[in-house]
Amino acid sequence: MHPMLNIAVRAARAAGNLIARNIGQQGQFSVEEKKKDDLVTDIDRECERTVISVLQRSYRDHAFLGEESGLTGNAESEFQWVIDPIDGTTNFVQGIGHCAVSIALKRAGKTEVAVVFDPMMNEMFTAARGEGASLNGRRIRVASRTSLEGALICTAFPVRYRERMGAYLELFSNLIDHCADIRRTGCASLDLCYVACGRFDGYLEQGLKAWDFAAGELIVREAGGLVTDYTGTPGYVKSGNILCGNPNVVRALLNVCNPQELPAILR
Ligand code: 2AM
Ligand code: CA
Repeated sequence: MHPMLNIAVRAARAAGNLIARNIGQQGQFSVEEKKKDDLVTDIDRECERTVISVLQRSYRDHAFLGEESGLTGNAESEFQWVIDPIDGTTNFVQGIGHCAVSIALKRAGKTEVAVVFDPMMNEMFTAARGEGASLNGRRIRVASRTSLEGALICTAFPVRYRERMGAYLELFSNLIDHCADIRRTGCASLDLCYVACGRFDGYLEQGLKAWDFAAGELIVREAGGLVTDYTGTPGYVKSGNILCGNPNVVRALLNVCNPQELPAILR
């Protein structure tokens, strides 16, 4: 295994243990609202400290971008670790065991290694650039479906961008007419990994942050998937509007999004 991936896996496991020990223990941890409907617990913060301290033991002069602590470490470094200590915090707070630790390493802006760990399922998704993607050490690939017929698609509602809701629900209604069914799980990093291993045929969500998708994006690509925004370009890196699947499914999803007619608010 790539040595940096090895360290990232160790960090993800350490944080994952904290999640597993605390989930379902409502009242034992504090819950705060960062913004309306955007939660953070002291377990999020403890997980982030744990991840950074494990990484820093091996890489003391790297930079760290964590959801909860922002940019720390050596801001000059070309190596930056992008960390979501608990992706799916709302699930965690509600005692729903679908959440993950997400860690990606970027070098000069390019993602080199990625880990998404689901501590409740004990599933470790990993990827290294050019070396493929794995689940618990076994190679994974995106599903082979050639169209949306029979497809299980994952999405989310733009609850943090309420002004997009009307346009999104129109798109949603169009989508449900073309695929078999739709899921909404509340954990973007695992949504991406589930596409990577073929559990979902495709996935689209609006307005994600870098830590939500940095690791999952590499895992999808290394599993043979395509990642674009809703107009078929790499604009998602900035907008966080992400759409992915195998190349056929991405083409079909883009057809549903109809980029020429897509409302500006969803671009
Ligand atoms: P979180 O649990 O780390 O906050 C659910 O659709 C997904 O959206 C989760 O992965 C969740 O990550 C993410 N999310 C939560 N708050 C967000 C925000 N303010 N902007 C973008 N994504 C967010
Ligand atoms: Ca989080």
